[in-house]
Amino acid sequence: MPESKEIVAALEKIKSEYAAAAKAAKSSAELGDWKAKYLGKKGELSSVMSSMGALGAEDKKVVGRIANEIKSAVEALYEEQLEAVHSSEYLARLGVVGDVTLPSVGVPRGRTHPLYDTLEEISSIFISLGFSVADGPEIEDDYHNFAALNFPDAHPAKEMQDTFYVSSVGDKEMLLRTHTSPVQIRAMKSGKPPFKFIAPGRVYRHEAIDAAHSYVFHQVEGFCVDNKTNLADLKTVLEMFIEKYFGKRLPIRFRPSYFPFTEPSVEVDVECLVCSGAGCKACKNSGYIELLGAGMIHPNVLSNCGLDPNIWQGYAFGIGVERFAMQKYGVDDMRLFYKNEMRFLGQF
Ligand code: FA5
Repeated sequence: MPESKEIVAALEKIKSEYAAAAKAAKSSAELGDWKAKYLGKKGELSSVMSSMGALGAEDKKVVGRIANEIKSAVEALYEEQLEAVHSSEYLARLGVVGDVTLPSVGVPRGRTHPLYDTLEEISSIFISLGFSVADGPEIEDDYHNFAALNFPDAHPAKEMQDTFYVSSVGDKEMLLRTHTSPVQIRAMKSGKPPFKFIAPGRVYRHEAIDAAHSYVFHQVEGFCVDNKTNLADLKTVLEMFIEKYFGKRLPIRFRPSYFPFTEPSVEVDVECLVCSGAGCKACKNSGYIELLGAGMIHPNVLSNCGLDPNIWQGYAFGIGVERFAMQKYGVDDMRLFYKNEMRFLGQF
């Protein structure tokens, strides 16, 4: 018959070994063997405990307490190890390797596109200068995009090689608007002067693409009509806008130009910020980049919309949004904005 000393020694041996043996069990099968060894009916604890029957009442109490403590600890460790083994087996089934408790490397956060930001920035400057914001359809008819804007019927911009035509609706020839200027016509036809608004949006042209030209791009139309506006107001508004947008005064060129819907007409260039005037791809080595077209609204456009040009006058402008973004961010090729290349877009 084993004495209480021997039983306690056997329990101490179990106590000193079970934890390391559990840690060594790396699979459910190995942990099952470990459980059988320590907690099974024929396991070490059961056989030690069954040998306690012959002990005296006092010894049984003391040894029984030690045995129960060890048994509880072994059972608790079993539950803990079972969870760890199950989760590592689950991750292995999913093909996950490594320490899943490490902090993640981080998922890149989404953000607005730099062209959208530029549109917003341009709009907010004009809003601060007292302009409201108007909108117009991207699928237009010939009347709003061309005829009402004083384009003669045979104007080259109306050719198929310059304009994307879509299916006609009734007798109306429909097209993708080639500029934001048709919003001028829609505003004058549906409202009463004075007007002072911008119209930001997307426009389409059937043309060859290069570093400074795209077939889909963005413009911000500006339109101001009242009974006293003159060319000096237009120049002042544009100079203030350009200074606010770039955060400094830049060398600006107002070049005489021609648009059927303005008279006089100008094109506005700034010294190229990508190359500081030295010449580069963005400015086609000219040192200047054309950012917008503008002018005083042609009397024919006013009268086409029912306004008396002897009473009403005004100015209009059309800003190339991509060109402004290129200048601000030093981007020498417009096509980069459309590639959705994360390394490029992540810089802004
Ligand atoms: C027009 O579109 C006129 N509607 C602008 C206007 C409005 C003049 C009101 C007078 C009064 P233009 O074709 O020049 O003009 O285009 C205006 C600006 O859009 C250009 O200065 C340029 O910055 C930009 N732009 C023109 N073509 C492209 C293109 N293919 N890709 C990217 N930007 C372009």
